[in-house]
Amino acid sequence: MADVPLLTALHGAADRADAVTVDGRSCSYADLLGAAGAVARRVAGTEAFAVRATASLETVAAVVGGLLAGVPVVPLAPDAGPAEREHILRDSGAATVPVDFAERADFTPAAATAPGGTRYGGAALVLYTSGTTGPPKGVLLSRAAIAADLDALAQAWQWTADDTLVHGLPLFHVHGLVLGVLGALRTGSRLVHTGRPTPAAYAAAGGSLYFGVPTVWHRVVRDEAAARALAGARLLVSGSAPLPAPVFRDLRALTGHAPVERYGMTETLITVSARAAGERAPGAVGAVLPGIATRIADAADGVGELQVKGPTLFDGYLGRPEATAASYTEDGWFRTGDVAAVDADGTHRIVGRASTDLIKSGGYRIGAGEVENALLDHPAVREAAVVGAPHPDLGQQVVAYVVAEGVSAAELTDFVAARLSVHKRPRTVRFLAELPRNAMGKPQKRLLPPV
Ligand code: MLC
Ligand code: AMP
Repeated sequence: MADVPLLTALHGAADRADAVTVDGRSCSYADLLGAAGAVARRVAGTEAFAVRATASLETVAAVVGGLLAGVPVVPLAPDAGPAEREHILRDSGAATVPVDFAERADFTPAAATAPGGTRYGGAALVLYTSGTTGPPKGVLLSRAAIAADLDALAQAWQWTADDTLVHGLPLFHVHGLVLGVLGALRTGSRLVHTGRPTPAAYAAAGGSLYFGVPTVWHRVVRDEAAARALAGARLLVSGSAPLPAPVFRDLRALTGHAPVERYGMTETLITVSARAAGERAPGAVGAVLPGIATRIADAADGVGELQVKGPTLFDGYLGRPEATAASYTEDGWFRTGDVAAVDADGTHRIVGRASTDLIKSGGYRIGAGEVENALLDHPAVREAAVVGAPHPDLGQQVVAYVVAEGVSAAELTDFVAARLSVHKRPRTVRFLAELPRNAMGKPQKRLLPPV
């Protein structure tokens, strides 16, 4: 069957009534396979389909259904506004398919099913992610890449069917969906998705393995009772953005667990991680996962761009061969755009990003260009420059500098939140008489006044 190599536990492991819990609703593997079978029947033979990826059993059933039918799934942020949504549906050619979790059907894929259609090259998932300029691109992820990554992580974290995985991350990105859902369905660990990643919900879930972005761990350590409740866990994992050293130390002090940090990207999946059995230090993301190779390019004092090779890499950007080619070096290494250093023992440290136009806020990757274009769609805005400014909780916050008349900061924030999605909204808007420019008339972001 098309899905057997990926979701091994879903077909093989012992079942239980609460194998999967999402936002307070539980189901068994048998229920999930039935609901996914109904989705698979509906989508079989189509080229790809989109799903509004709410934190729900419906989203899990949709993704499993796509895998059963061999049809690529395009998850949409549930709050995606018209500009973001229309771009993704047009760019991917996918139609949104509604899911009813009460429906049940058996689904046996036809042996001849060619997964994914030619345009999608056999992808299992198409995840949209922002670049520095322009609208988000669709990242094609194969089931082989996903399987390779999940197996490498299972080995690194000693992740097994004896674990209960807990997280509350969004189901339209690698962290929450690939690791947080498909990882559970491959290893056979029970999954508790808390709906939202609040400290109280993490504390109440009683898991052994916890996933969070640094913003979530920052909130956990500020809620001492919640943090102490995680003492009984086996492993706390942080990723998607740099974990501040004070959060690392507070987590270790309050929970007794030094968090495991791991590093990855939508295009590469997770490539570097600290090990369950190894050392964990603040500011370090560990060593390469089995099968992965990294190198530091253009190094000055050992610090330079991190480049990656291995079986977990994407199959390209949907419909953008030039962008795909540009993301690789001539000798075939993927350019991450992250600046890193590697210690003599193989421990990687991510020290920054090459481009200031990719912002990480709350673990979400946000392209400055996409937010600037959304602001420029507002009739009162003449010019816009967007940057990421340091923020104690979010890591970075989106800050917009605009030249505009007759509009308030709150109106512009709401405008972006409604057109794109809520997490891409500028949290601070500053009005300028003009943007700083060089002699050639090009806007100079580094000359913008401090927030
Ligand atoms: C506020 N809200 C607005 C609004 N202002 N809504 C509309 N318009 C406005 N102007 C409301 C929202 O609707 C929401 O309501 C509430 O404010 C909170 O939203 P928020 O402020 O955006 O949430 P916040 O608290 O900032 O979120 C923090 C967070 C989130 C940690 C929960 O950032 C998050 O889930 N991050 C995870 C990102 C992630 O998974 N990244 C992985 C990428 S993969 P309400 O009612 O809904 O609360 C990757 C690879 C790898 O990176 O390595 O893993
Ligand atoms: P995304 O495509 O949303 O998956 O974002 C990928 C980016 O997140 C990477 O290029 C890094 O900049 C950042 N990132 C992920 N994990 C970490 C980490 N552990 N430490 C620092 N940055 C990280």
